Amino acid sequence: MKKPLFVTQPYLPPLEEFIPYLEKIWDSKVLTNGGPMHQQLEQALCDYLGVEHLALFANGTIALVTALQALRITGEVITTPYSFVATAHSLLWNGVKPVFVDVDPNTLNMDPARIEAAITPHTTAIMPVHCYGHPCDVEAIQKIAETYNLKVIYDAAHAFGVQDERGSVLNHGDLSVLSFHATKVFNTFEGGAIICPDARTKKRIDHLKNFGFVDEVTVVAPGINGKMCEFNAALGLLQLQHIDKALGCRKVIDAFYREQLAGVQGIHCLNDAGERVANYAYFPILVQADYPLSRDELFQKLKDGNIHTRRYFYPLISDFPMYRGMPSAQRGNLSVAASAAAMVLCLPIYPALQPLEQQRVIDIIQGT
Ligand code: T4K
Repeated sequence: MKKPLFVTQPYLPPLEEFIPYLEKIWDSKVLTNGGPMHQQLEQALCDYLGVEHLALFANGTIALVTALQALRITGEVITTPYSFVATAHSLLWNGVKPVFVDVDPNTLNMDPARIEAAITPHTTAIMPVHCYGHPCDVEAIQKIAETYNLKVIYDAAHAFGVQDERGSVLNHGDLSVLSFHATKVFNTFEGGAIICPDARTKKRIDHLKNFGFVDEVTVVAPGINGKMCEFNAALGLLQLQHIDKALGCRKVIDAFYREQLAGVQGIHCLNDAGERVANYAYFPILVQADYPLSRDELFQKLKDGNIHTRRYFYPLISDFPMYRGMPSAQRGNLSVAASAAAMVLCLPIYPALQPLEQQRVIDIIQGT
């Protein structure tokens, strides 16, 4: 049996490089609650990403839930069905109703042209996703938000290090939320962050992630425990030293897939980064009707070759039982997203993927 290949594999720096970080934690006995590693990582990420304020979290989902709390979002929020389920779940955890709109066929990000029709007197915010790390049409979204006085919270779980012509894509909207889960380009095993534009909002977020405590005797909000501990923060500090190398490896893999799959009839590679600063977090292809196999047949064929791809994002969020009864979840409203969910396959892409391993994937898709 050939070596298994996965859709992703976490990048792990040499273990011996982590030991000095552990020794510091052991010496200080500060394990959590905003210790030195936590503070250093917040600053280091602001510097690396080019953002003003960043609050670390235990994971991306709690960060999303807290971001909605921080802006006191209520009523209805317009979002995309083409994402990981945590996007919409964060709304339900806040008692907010998700209103799904369809995606753009080229980027699979929320289609701004569909947003206005979904706005009602109860709409308070828009929650788009930079899907696969490809930036949303942030200008069009901002224009609508300003016209209708709506907040914008970007689920930027996939968008670590991504830049558009104005710098970090994380600076758009009112807040952006990152995930540092093991499967992400930058990981702290589990982790996440909220990026916010001003110190006041950051303070509120910091209170919310620490039960609402301001000091020993003052609680200002019904906060939660969303704190990142020192162990995860230390992992982040170490990962940051290797991130450029890791992103560089991903870029090479992305380019080789594009070159090799360009001529394969019925295979469409999404989101060529071109000259933009991308992070190559995923390599999604669409298996179209003129490919000899269906998407699921190709998925199975790869699996038979011990290559474990993922159908991100199938099923659509709007097809899960807690959402499918909603009027906006109806298939007729989401035909582009439904069609993409039926065709998409994310191929293995991660720094340790070797050229011969990548060739195994390509050979199966080329049918050779
Ligand atoms: N918003 C968006 C748009 C998101 O994509 C996500 C998470 C979130 C919000 C929430 O952020 P977090 O709360 O997770 O920080 C994975 C991840 O669990 C999830 O974080 C991620 N999105 C989603 C897109 O993918 P699964 O169920 O596909 O992951 P899993 O465990 O099957 O892993 C995929 C492959 O990765 C495995 O086949 C092997 C490899 N792997 C995975 C893990 C966990 C490893 O080699 N080592 C590992 O430790 O959901």
